[in-house]
Amino acid sequence: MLRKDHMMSGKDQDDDDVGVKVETRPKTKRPPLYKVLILNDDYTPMEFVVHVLERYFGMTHSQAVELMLTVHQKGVAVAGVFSHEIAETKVALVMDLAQRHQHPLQCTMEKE
Ligand code: TYC
Repeated sequence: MLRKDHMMSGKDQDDDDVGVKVETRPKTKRPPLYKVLILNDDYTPMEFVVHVLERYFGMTHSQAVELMLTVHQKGVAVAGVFSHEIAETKVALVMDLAQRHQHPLQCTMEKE
């Protein structure tokens, strides 16, 4: 009587590994990124917004003035793109400073 080995032409074709996917690329999924948005309003002083952008978003004075004017003209602009935790912290810091100065400035985040 023939043994199983002889019928498999020397290859390992046992059923054990059927359906087992062998990963070739390592999975390095990047975390999602979030845009931090600055919104226009009619009352927050321009200089305060410029200060916020310099202080929390690492902008030069010129960059901050330019972005503030974009918000003033268009209604909204992206101040930066960050991980969820960093974006959340920036929003909280901006909202806290605005509230302490009694300005209605709004800052939000949204998934990119
Ligand atoms: N519109 C405001 C003003 O005329 C200035 C301003 C700019 C307010 C940007 C908020 O995010 C803002 N004083």
